[in-house]
Amino acid sequence: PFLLTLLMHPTFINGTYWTTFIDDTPQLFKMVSSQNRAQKLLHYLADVAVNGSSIKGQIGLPKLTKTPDIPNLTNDDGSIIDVNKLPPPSGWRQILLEQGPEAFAQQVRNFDGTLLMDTTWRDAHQSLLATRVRTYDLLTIAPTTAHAWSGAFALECWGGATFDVAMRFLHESPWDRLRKLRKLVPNIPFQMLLRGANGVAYSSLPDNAIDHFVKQAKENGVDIFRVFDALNDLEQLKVGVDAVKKAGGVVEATICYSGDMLQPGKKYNLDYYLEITEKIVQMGTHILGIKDMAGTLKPAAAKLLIGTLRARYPDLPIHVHSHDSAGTSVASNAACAFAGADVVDVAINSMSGLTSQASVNALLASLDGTVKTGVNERYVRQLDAYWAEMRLLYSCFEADLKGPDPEVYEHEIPGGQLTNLLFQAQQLGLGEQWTETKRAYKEANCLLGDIVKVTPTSKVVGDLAQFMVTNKLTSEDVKRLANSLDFPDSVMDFFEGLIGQPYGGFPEPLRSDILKNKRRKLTVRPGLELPPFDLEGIREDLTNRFGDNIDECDVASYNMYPKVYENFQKIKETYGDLSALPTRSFLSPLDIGEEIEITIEQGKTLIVRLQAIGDLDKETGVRGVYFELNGEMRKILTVDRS
Ligand code: BTN
Ligand code: 3PY
Ligand code: ZN
Repeated sequence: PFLLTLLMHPTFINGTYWTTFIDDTPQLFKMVSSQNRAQKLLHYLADVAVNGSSIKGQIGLPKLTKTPDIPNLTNDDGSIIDVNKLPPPSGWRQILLEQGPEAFAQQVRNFDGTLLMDTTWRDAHQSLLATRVRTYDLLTIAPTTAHAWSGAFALECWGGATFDVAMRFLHESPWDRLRKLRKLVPNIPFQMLLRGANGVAYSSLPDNAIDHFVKQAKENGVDIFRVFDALNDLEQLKVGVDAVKKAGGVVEATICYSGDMLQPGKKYNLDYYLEITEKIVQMGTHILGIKDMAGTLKPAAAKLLIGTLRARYPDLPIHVHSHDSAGTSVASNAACAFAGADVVDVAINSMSGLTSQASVNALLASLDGTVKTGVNERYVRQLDAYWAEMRLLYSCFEADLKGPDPEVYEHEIPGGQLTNLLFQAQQLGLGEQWTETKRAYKEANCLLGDIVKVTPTSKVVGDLAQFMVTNKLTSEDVKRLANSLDFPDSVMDFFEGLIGQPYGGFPEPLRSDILKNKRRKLTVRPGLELPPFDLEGIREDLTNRFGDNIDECDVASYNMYPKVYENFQKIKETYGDLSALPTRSFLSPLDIGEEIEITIEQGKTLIVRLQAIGDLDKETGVRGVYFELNGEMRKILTVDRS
């Protein structure tokens, strides 16, 4: 009642409280403010109205200026399916929940055909849109997706870079995303990407932090865990695999496929893959993953690799992931399907191709009914209308690649990193810079001993490449000056052994020259040297700092990214739950007179209209921004940073 009285107070309603009220009664304001989510969101909208959005990596404004439509799915007779009333058809998740991981894996293996995983909610936007797709837009389409993809093996929707980016750049909780999607999609398994002993971070954490993280992921909605190690270091991989086993998830222990194994003289050839597969099988996995992160798995290699594994391990489900960077992913996926792969990865059409996954409808058309997939061709085509609009809504994060790049066979840059490096080269304004970067990337990889390149080792190669370009260093220069150059941290970490042990060992004498007196040489996996985290203590500390709502997921977020998490909490304190904002208003100023709806919880909707932006007060540098909030005027004082 006190709060209500306060909120109904005329000074509050007409907005003039901003001038004296806050200063006179800071405690009251703090209390009111912490409970006034609407007010906080208005602050964000006011800031964007005055200063524009400050989302990292955003260039310009979304091309889509209308509210995205939710497409209809239709039955064979053309009638519309009411996805909000009709529960989604039961899917592979029911089999998993009823029968458990082993039986699930067995049934996947026994499926007469090749199942599909849709990567649209994770890798596709990580590879094309800098991982910037927000929870808001996933939730909007989730009920339709649960129907459209009901026959899918899984939706990849979590992990990889999405965890970091959600908190760091989108200012939203990855856990919240997972829980909310889970509610709307009860029928399709959710898959995540786990970087082995690194969890979803860029370097090793203590084993107990990985166990703890995976337990929360499982409890909050992840079913299948694709676990990989960027160097195919099996010691490192095992940390993740064991964590998933303990948590009761489906284990998809994964081999990272590197380069084109059919090229003569390649370090990573068929024998190499057969050797590590055998070790992974010994380790125990429900499914074998093969992860072609750069898109260099050509159809002929796919046929040989999958065909050989299929014959050797007749009971082992095989799941292949590739990228379309060189334009061959549809053909490679088809080759995998014909060679006996149990699952392959695709993305919805408008989010496919280039550095993303193969288009689902292109694959279905290529298979032309000769291989069963369990996916309804019409539904996914209808669903795509939404993603065509999303591509415009997120246009300000496009890397703007134009077509396939066969050069990927030379530089082997993973899909997600390619767009990032291209963007950075473009920022430097030179087309030449990009050519230089790609060439240097290849050279850096050679210097590092031809390593498997995917997060986080791809960052090591990329950092070294940029270092060489910036400082105009040749490979010979790097070798000659190794002990005097000031290498990027990631390069030092790699040579120390903090990212694991590369196949064939570290290049010498380069390693010794670079590390000289600066770092030690680890010979065991880094996690063995890290003391366990005091999880109880961390939880207590976070509760003291951020309040009673702290849960185990917060602890897990903090463990992965302490600084990012702290900053996320601060932004939440200032602006409230930004994930509630429609994306266009998150990324671009409202027009004067524009009205938006914001649902802050079920049944609680705010109607916000931007009325006017006041003149600049030259002394304070502040402007009043005037809103109508559910019919009442609100004035928000906002610093103009221009
Ligand atoms: C990051 O911090 O995530 C990297 C910088 C931002 C990447 C930008 S966003 C726009 C462009 N499109 C991409 O795919 N990458 C860059
Ligand atoms: C990640 O680790 O984020 C990846 O997508 C690796 O391919
Ligand atoms: Zn990928």
